[in-house]
Amino acid sequence: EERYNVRETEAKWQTVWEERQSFLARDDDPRPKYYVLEMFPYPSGRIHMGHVRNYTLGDVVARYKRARGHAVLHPMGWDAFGLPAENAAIERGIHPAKWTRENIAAMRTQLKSMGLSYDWTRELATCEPDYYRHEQKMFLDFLKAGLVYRKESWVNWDPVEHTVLANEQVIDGRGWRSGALVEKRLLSQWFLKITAFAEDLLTGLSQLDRWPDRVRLMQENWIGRSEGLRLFFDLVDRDDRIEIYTTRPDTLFGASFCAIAANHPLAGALAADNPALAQFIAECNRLGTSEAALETAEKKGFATGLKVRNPLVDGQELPVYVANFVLMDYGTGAIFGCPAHDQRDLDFARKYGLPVTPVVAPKGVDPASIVVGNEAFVEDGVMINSGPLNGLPVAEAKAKVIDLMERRNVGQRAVNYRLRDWGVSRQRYWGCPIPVIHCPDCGVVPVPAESLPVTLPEDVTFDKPGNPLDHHPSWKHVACPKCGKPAKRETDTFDTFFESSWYFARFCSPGETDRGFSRAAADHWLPVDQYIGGIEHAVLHLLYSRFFTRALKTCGYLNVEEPFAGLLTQGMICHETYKDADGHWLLPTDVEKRADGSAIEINGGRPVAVGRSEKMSKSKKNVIDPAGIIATYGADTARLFMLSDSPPERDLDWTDAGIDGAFRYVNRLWRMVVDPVVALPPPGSPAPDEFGPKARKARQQVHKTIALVGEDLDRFHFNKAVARIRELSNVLAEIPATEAGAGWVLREGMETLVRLIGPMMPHLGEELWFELGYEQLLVDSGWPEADPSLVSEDSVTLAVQVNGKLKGTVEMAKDADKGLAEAAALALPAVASLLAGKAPRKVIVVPNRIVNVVV
Ligand code: ANZ
Ligand code: ZN
Repeated sequence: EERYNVRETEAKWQTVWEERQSFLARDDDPRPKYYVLEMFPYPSGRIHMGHVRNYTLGDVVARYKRARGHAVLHPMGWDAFGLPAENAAIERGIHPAKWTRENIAAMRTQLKSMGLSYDWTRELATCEPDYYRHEQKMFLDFLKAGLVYRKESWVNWDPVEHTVLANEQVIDGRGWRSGALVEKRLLSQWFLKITAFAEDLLTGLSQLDRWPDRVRLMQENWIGRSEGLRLFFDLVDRDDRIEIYTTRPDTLFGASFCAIAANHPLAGALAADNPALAQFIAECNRLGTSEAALETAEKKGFATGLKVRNPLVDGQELPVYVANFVLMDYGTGAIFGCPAHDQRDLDFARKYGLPVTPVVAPKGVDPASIVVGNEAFVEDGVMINSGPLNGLPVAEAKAKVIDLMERRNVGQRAVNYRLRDWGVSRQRYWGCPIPVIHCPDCGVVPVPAESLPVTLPEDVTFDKPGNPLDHHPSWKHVACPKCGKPAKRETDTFDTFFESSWYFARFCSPGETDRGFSRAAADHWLPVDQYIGGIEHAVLHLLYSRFFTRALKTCGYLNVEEPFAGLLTQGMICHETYKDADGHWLLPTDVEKRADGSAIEINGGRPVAVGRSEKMSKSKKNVIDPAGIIATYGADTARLFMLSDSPPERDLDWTDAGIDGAFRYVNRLWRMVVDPVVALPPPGSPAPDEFGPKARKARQQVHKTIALVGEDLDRFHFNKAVARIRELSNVLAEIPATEAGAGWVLREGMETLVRLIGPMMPHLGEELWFELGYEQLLVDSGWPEADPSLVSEDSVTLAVQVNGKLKGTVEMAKDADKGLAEAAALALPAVASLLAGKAPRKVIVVPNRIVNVVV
């Protein structure tokens, strides 16, 4: 029996698409533009299943939009700077450039084997000077526009390796390689003023209605806008005052201390003649200054002996502490503490024996009955113990205090953001050089635009700890562009998020040599209509890109604010985990599953402990290599599986049964078309006058499926689309050969099927389209149109779910009786087999939409 030759067929069509430049995007294409982009990969060397899912999703969107008549831009590139390349250099002596370029070549071949519809003429790699030179120019333009500054800031310092560590290289407070306790050091670093756009980045979120709510919320929290009061506290017996920031001015009557950050100027001044304080400050700095570090650390304070006057409470004096939980770069770096209504303040007060006075009572609770234990009351309530504020709800008390303080000129209403400016300096080799020169006379001098790019030297060594750019014998020594005297290049490179903050714009005109991209091309293609990638980038990458786009607009590069109009965040790929008898992780390929769910080692047959399904990860070895899957089953099978089981946002369980099922379906479709049960009339034959009842019913199904799959794909409900397509193939398989019009309907149905699967299984689609007698490529043949008269009004398709998972659909008359819908759903083979004769626990029918069976 003839079989579908997957490998040959897939390679054949990949070559055809490439030769015909089927996916070339033209700027002058008059059709409506559609820009679809997947987050570009780091060239680690091999693609993993997360990539396969991500790029399959993007490819379905790109091919679908293309079929629907859009001028599609669908590019691919490489996020090619970063630490792993340097580690390879240190560990294996391969130059980062060589390592990176070889990985790119290997991964490009892998991606091509997936049949992805990229315009490869636009490919870019961020580590090449023709890419990064433009971001050096952008940096200088940002500098001119006041969006860049230099500031001392704390870094992780490995005292053994004499090198700065990235946060990811600090494991439990120790250097990942040396194991030495990491210290904090102050270094001058470059910052991008993302806070200049804090309000705009926040309000802009409300327009991003095609982003997941979850991502918008995460960005909102990251930006962290709060409204409150900046307020001066006068020092007692000292001609000075401390400015604090509070979001709870209503609690001033409950204040029992003030605290300033270890790096607050006043703390520094006091430490000058107080060695114990100086030591305490040093201790705080060792602990680190990240919010996460402070959250978990024990609250500690140092009593300065100073006192301040409470500006609202006449005659009240409060002690001043230096405290490790107060951040210097938030608000004003100083607070007042109200222990009864803030947990940190309460912990602190209990430790140092400070008064705890409740000033907010829960509604309807007798104030006399309130005892503060070890938990602060942070909810809404009514003011007590607060003189003129007593009886007011919290919100009114806040407003009243702010008014009062403003009138007395000791405070001011203030808005505050958690968002910090973006520190972009990295003391690393494999990154984009920061284009400035340090001159002993002129200070920091930007590299003149005509001297760009500042390229990385290739002849570097990794034998010494620290930054190879710094050790290079000649690279950093240059003449000052201003005065000509000997000066030094900046040896820091950019954070690699810099490159990914504008690559989507570069794809619009990747050949541009004197600018990052042409304004006209960016105006034409941006924003990206659909961006697809992992939720792990919900904050940093997406926020930096939104900031960068605004900064580029400020500097006249383009005219959009939001880079990504639509966003889809895909779920993870999970797999069971396996451990051998000694508790070591095993690869799935080393394990044989048995029918009863138990498992043994393929080598030696020892029993294997099967663990629950978790995100595929190298550390737990529960990974499946896409290369092997594609070689065995073909790209279309892998793609189909990625789309079938779960909606794209959800996690996906990789199972052998799932991939086998997808493979069988690919082969089944192929057989249906190459070996039809009835002879098909030639393409374009006129419809017969008469259709038998089953044939007519099948035609209705064909046209309904066209309409519904279109809606599914528009909403990225790929798994539903797959279910409908499978359903349609079942219906077509059941048309009796004897039925009037069977051959014609079968051709119509098969043609439709083939066109609908085109975006998902493009090789098979192309092959079958050719089998059906078409010369023109499927990718150039558009999308089928549903005949409205056949998409009957009086019938509806209900999704049938078992425990929330889609198992199929049933056709019902509109507004059919719930009982009928339930019966039809339970009769579905997929449902019946799951029930195995037992009654379901519960059946919920949402009329005209869903039947959910709970088992
Ligand atoms: C007094 C107070 C009483 C506060 C109370 C809270 C509860 P958000 O909402 O995140 O903006 N704070 C201000 N600056 C700080 C800093 N540099 N380091 C650590 N904490 C700081 O938080 C604002 C609140 O966090 C402020 O309101 C301040 O404590 C504290 F019952 O002031 B509050
Ligand atoms: Zn100079």
